[in-house]
Amino acid sequence: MSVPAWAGGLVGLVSGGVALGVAQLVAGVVGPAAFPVVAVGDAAVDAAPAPLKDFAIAAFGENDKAVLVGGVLVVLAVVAALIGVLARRRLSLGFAGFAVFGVVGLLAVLTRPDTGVLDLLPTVVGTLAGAWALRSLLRRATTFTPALAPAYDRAPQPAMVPGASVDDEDARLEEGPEDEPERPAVMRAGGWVPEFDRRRLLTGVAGGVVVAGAATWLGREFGGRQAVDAARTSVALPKPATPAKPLPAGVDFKLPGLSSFVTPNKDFYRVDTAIVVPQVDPDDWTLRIHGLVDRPVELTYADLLGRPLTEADVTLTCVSNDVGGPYVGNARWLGVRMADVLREAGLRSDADMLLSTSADGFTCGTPVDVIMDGRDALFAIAMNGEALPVDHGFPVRQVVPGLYGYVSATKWVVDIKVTRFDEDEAYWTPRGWAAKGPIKTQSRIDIPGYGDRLKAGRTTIAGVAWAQHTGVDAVEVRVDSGQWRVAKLAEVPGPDTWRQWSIDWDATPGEHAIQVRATDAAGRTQTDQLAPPAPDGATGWHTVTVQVS
Ligand SMILES: Nc1nc2c(c(=O)[nH]1)N[C@H]1C(S)=C(S)[C@@H](COP(=O)(O)O)O[C@H]1N2
Ligand SMILES: [Mo]
Repeated sequence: MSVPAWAGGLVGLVSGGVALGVAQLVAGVVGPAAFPVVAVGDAAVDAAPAPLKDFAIAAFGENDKAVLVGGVLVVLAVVAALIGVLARRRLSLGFAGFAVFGVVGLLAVLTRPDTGVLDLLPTVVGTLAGAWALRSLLRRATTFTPALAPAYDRAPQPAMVPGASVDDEDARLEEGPEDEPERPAVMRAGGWVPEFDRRRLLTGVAGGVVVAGAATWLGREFGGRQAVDAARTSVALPKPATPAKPLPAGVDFKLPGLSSFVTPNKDFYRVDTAIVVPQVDPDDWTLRIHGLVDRPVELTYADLLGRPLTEADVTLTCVSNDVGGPYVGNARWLGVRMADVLREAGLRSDADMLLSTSADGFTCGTPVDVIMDGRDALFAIAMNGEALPVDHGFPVRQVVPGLYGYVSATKWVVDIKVTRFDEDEAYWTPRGWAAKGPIKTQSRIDIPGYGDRLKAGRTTIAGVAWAQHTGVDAVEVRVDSGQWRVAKLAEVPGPDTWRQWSIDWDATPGEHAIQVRATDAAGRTQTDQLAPPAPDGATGWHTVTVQVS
C-alpha cells in the first residue's frame, strides 16, 4: 500500500546523488576543495594518525586518495539509503538526516585553509537540493485513490481522478499511518487511500539520476581545470640564464626495464596530501616572503619569469619510499634560485628554517643553510621542458637537491615564512616524521624484477642509485650472499641525480637472491640494517629473488 522499503532506499540514494551533483556543480564555480566529499576526505587525511596514513600509502600507493574518496562515497550511499527508508514514514526524519549530512559537510569545509563564506555554498545548496529531491520523489511514489465509498466532504475536488497524485500530500506523508485513528470516522471510511505507484517512482528516479549526473559533469567541467590548463599551455618559458650542463653521452644504458635517466612527466611519481589537486591561476599567484627578513617581498608569476633562470637536473625522492620502492624520479627543472630571492629580501642571521606553505595549506620546513650553500635550490616553473604539470605544482614549486620532498619540495607554493626550527613546525613533524630530512644514500634493482623467471646463462642486472648532492661513487651487487662485485656506473651530469648501474651475471639454475648496495662520494656505504620509512627514511639493501631454469 504505502511506499515499500526498497523504494525508500532508492529514493534516498538518488536524493543523495542529487545533493552531491548539485554540490559539485556549485563547487565547480567556487572551487573544488569546497566540494563537501573532498573536504571530508581532506579533513580525514589531516586528522588520520600517521601509522594509518603510512598503511594507506603502502597498501594503495598513489591511489590512496581515490580509495579514501571511494570510502566516503560508500558510507554516504548507505546512509542516504537509510534516510530514504526512514523518510517514507516521516518526511521530517529524512530532512533531519540531510541536515546532519549538511552540518558534517560544513564542518569539514570549515577545517580547510582559507575557507570563505562562498565555500559553504556547495554544501548548503547541495543539501537543500537533496531534501527537495527526497520530498518530490516520495510524493511521486504515492498516489491517492478514492476509497470504495467516496466521502462527500472530499468529493467536489475535480482533480481527484483515480491514479492522480494530490499536491498537498506532505501532511499525509508527515503524519504516517499511526495518526490515522485520530481522523474523523467519515474520512477514513470514504477518504483517499495512499497507494504505491511504482511506475511514477521509477520515472522520477530516472529524472533524479539524470540531474545528478549532469550536475556532476558540469561541475567538473567548470571546475577551473580548463582555465588553469589553458593558462599552463600558454606559458612561454624563457631561456635559462644558466643552462644545465649538457647530459653526458653515457647517462642512459637504455636497457629495457631499467628506469630511464630522465623520468617523463607522465610517469613521475606523485605524493601529496591533496585529494583534488589545487588549480592555481598563474595570474592570481603570488609568493610572499616574510618573517626574519629585512625587506618582505611579494613576487608575481611575471616577476619570477622575468628573473634570471637556472636549469638543473635533480632527482626527487619521497621519505615514504620503501627500500626498492617507486617514489623517486629524475627531471630537468627550470627556476629561480631560492638563495637569490632570500638574499634580496635580507635574510637575518638568526633564521634557520623556511616554512613554505602551499595553496592548499600543506607546510614544509627547509633548513636555510641548505638553501644558501650554493646548490641548485629552485623555485621551479618548468619540468622537462614544459610548464610544471598541475599535479607537480603548477605554477611554482620548490626543488632542493639532497632533501626528501616532505621537507623541501612544496608544490603550489604561495608563502614562505623565514623562521626558526625551535619556533615553527611543518605539516609532517607532529605526525611522526623528522623535522629535517636529508636523503639517505640508496640503490634499487630494476632488472630482473622480483620473482622473475630467467633462463640460465648470461643475464644483466641493472638499476639506479642515488645520494643527491653527494653523488654515487660505487655500486656493488652480490648473489646469494656471495662476494660483492663492483657494477658498471653510467655517466652523470653532477651529484644531484640518480645514477644507473649494471652488471652481468651468469645465472645458474635454482632460486637466487640478488642484493645491491651503493657507496656515496663521502665514502658512506649503505647499511644492511633494515629501517622503515618513518621517521626519516628507509634503510637496508634492496633484495630481488628470481627463479632460474
Ligand atoms: N603542496 C604540497 N607539496 C608537496 C607535498 C604535499 O603534500 N603538498 N608533498 C611533498 C612530498 S612528501 C614529496 S615526496 C614531493 C613529491 O613531489 P611530486 O609529487 O612532484 O613527485 O612533493 C612534496 N611537496
Ligand atoms: Mo615525500
